Amino acid sequence: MDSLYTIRKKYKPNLPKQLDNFTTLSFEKKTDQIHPAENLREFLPHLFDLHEVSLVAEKLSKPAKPLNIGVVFSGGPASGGHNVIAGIYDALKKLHKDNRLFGFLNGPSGIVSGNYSELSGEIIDEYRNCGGFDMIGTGRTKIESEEQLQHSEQSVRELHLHALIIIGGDDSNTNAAFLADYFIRHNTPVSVIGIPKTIDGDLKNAYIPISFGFDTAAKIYSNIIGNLACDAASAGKYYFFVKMMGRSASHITLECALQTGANHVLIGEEIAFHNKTLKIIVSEIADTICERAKSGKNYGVILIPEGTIEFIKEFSLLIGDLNAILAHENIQEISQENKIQKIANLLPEHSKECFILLPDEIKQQLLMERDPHGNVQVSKIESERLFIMLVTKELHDRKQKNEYSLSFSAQPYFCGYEGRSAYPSNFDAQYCYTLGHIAVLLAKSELTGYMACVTNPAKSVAEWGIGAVPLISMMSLEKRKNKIIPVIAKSLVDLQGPVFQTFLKEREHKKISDNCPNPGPIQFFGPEVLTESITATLMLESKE
Ligand code: FBP
Repeated sequence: MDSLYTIRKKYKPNLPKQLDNFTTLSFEKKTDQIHPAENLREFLPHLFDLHEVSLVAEKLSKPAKPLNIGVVFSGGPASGGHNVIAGIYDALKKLHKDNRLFGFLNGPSGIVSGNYSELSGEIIDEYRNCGGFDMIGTGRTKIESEEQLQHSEQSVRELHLHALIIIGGDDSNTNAAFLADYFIRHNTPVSVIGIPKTIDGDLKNAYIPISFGFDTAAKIYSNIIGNLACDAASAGKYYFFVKMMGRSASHITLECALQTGANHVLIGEEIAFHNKTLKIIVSEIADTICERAKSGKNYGVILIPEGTIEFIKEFSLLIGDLNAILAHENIQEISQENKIQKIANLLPEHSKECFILLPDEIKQQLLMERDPHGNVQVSKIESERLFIMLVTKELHDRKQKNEYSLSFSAQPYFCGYEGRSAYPSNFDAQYCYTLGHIAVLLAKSELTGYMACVTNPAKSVAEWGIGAVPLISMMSLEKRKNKIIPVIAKSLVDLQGPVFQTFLKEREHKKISDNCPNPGPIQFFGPEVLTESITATLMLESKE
């Protein structure tokens, strides 16, 4: 019997018109050199003088030589990853039947240990247009030590790779830049090419309009929020406090706020801009609840980006202080209870006060190990429960003062992992398939230290533009794990930008009204206006 799985595997993603006559295309260096920040030179000397590139049709087609390409997933899954690999595979086979594709297993650690598997057409066909990264697995290993770099070089040499394609977010593509620089320094002729992946939407800049996975995740979460809003209005008794995945940046939350009728939405970047304290934020949520109560509504939906706490002044100071302590103290061996006490004693007075007042679970969650790139693991901090606790107390206090009379019942929810491995939307399926093709053209053109990119993705697929950008041109110096290092900067929500400004126009109305229709599930078949829809974020930012 046909299922969505069997039918979806047969879907044929469209490609941009620019990729017609694929076999004759290549990238050519432009005369203009890029001008990265001077302070990056000492870290990445061999990528410093890269050129801009453009797509050209070869005048005289050279006889194609067989290529060996390695591919790896890095970081959290994002819908569409399998289509990047399918795009690479199909593009390779268009160029030469003897081209080969190898997948490094379980993330960058597979490159270091030489753990790989050759990807055949049969394997790829099982995963076309399907979610997840399970074809080869993923991981968060950061390749940084000399030993790891040496082993990586050994792996790519053993496989006689011409290119290594790294499918990852900002941190993984920072990794890609270091590998590219290392390979040039050691005369290893392997191109390292990046692909912009992450549901977080924070790998976005003048060259990269959107990372893959954002579109699908935002649609999955908006469907859930729409369902929760409908349930809340139907039963009339719950406030859903929904923590939204997306790391520090609030892009996903903002997009879901536009797609749905969520009643109160926190945006981390706005909280930081206005220097809001936890007390103010809690009081504003309680204001919305009291305001809705006046219209007889004792229910609603509140969105909390998982990175919110990093933007609240007292928390950002606390996290900074904790990071500094954790970088020096070896606390993993100490028992949970003693750990909390020991850390509290080491904190400066302002942070100590904030830390002590937190529930023990949140204290423990704040002390969890940082990820290999030095990020606090915000998805593990139950901020939705923290806000429920604080808002319950605030409403109780208001009740005592006769400012609120209803009972308050809240339910926590986390829009998280389910958004990263769903069947990709048509947008992500086609975007990824195109990125795979671009990566192969970069490999064929022997360019290293570049990221594949698509311009005009808000237009129809046929009109998308093909490009590539030097990784170093997106980098700047930042303090991570107490060290200054070059990284691809995370893009945060621009409070002056069209997406946040549109949200502001709707905000007050949505606080009280419940008139926003449920966006429903992702559509794969049916009217184009549904199947080819893009996010409000991409649409609004493309109009700028
Ligand atoms: P990357 O795409 O940057 O790897 O992160 C995606 C993400 O889903 C974040 O939104 C989230 O905070 C984090 O991964 C969760 O990490 P983990 O999978 O290690 O729990």
